Amino acid sequence: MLIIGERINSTRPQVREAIRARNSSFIAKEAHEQLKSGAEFIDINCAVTSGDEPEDMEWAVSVIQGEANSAGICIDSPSHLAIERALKIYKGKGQVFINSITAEDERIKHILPLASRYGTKLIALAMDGSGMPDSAEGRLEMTKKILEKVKRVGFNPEDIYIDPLIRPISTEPAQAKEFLHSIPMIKSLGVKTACGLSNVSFGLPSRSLINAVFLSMAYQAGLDAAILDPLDKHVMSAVRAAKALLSEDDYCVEYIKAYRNGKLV
Ligand code: THG
Repeated sequence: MLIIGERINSTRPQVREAIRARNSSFIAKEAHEQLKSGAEFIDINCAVTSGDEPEDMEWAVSVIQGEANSAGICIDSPSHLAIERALKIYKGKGQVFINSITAEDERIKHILPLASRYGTKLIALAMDGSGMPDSAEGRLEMTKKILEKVKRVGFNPEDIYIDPLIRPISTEPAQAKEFLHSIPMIKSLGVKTACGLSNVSFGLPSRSLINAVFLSMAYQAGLDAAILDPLDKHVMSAVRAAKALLSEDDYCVEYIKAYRNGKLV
């Protein structure tokens, strides 16, 4: 499973302020710490600053690639203008995700050509203008709708990561189960899956416990990528344990190494 670090997100007040003040050492440190903790990709979201999103995005990408040239990036924006600026400035050696499109024509029309031109992977939210599906079947139907549109322009379905969208169990108790059921159904269409993890625990105490257990369930269900806080020791311990348990870590070498480096709970 690919780990995408969520922390450089302008919904966090400290990040918002750092972007506004062009505090490159703060952003570089956030990137560095996430990579050191096991993230392979850095999600970058500049959507809720008071400034100019494309300008902010270009700055953030340049700071992050200056800090870690080999890190992959995950350009988290609904704006094709911001996404294009990020793609133009990125010269790193990592892979690139565009996060995200939906089944809506407007976003597909502008963003899909960028994904093709720059050879990126693409996260697609299983929703359209009418909202999010409630059931696993609804998520599958939404995936089919997205795939139809994406295949029409010749984009490789293997580069699509469908996000079945996780919702808080505190207010929608059945949603985690529907999400988990949808993963193998969606993957049977030949695409991969991704999600933002922490929404599942919104409104509950001991959030990292819920996040860690849910992550291990999603891992077993076949989730291919997760956007999460790599500095959360419970969650990253669950990732390492799940890898060992699902034979993705021969002789538990990585698990034992993580233990020796003090990275396990
Ligand atoms: N799917 C996809 N992309 C996404 C999401 C998703 N991008 C954004 C988001 N969801 C995932 N990223 C974050 C980034 C930061 C936080 C949560 C999710 C975060 N949350 C704390 C909270 O919820 O209380 C705030 C704590 C703080 O302020 O530091 O920080 O689902 N494709």
